[in-house]
Amino acid sequence: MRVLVTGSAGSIGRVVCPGLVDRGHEIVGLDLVPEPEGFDGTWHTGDCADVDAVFAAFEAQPLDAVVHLAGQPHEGSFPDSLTSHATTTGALLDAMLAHKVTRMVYASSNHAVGRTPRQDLVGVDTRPRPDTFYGVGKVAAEALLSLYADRYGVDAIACRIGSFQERPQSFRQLSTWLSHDDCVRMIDAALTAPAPGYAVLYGISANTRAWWDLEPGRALGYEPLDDAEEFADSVPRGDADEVEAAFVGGPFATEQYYRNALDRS
Ligand code: 15L
Repeated sequence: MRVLVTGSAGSIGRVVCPGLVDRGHEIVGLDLVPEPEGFDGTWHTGDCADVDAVFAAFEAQPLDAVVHLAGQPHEGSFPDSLTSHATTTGALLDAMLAHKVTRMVYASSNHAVGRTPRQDLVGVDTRPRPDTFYGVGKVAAEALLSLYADRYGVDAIACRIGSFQERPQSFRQLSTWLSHDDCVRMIDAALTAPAPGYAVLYGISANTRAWWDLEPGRALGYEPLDDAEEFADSVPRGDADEVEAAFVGGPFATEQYYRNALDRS
């Protein structure tokens, strides 16, 4: 498949692009920054929130699918979060329709449901429960995927990624970790699953202490092989562990992130 990967120079993109090449895909990168050395594929420099830049990237070559990874990975202001996650997704979906590209794999986040109390395994049918404006942006982007799937028959898979790290760094991440290799497995499965329509899966490894249900991902062919438990003895315990375990969004669900949606002039 020829796949447009947005955020191709970002932390996830730098792992996913070569990983997808290894799995036989051809990559077209789109990022704010110029082509990094050693990138294997075609490169476009542009902002995914700029609909003209997005259309220009689509017009340069035919595409089979989009993997949308671009976006601020942290909490931001309410307007910036909507631009970073929802506006970019809307621009890409419009360009997909115009160019008959029928599949998007979206890097959503566990923070779309981060304010869910940590009790039983969280499934994909739980209500949207963002913990931050970042999470609100992800919920809005997921809503756009659902809308375009219903209206136009686009295949759109929202991968609610946990903690993408080389190895788990904190007690919470023993539950939320997504290994690099599993991330590539997840994206590849979401790209190739037959006729998924609109679907949501949780992007974590096969962690013994998982907080999210992996079955919806498995139903789409995502079979994670790593387990954070392997690192359990080396992960340091911290003072915030207990507070961070109250809600699945961890630190993002704590009071330090409370702020107004809009600044007054
Ligand atoms: C995410 O979605 C964020 O991009 C990242 O900064 C972490 O907060 C991660 O989730 C996580 O929950 O560990």
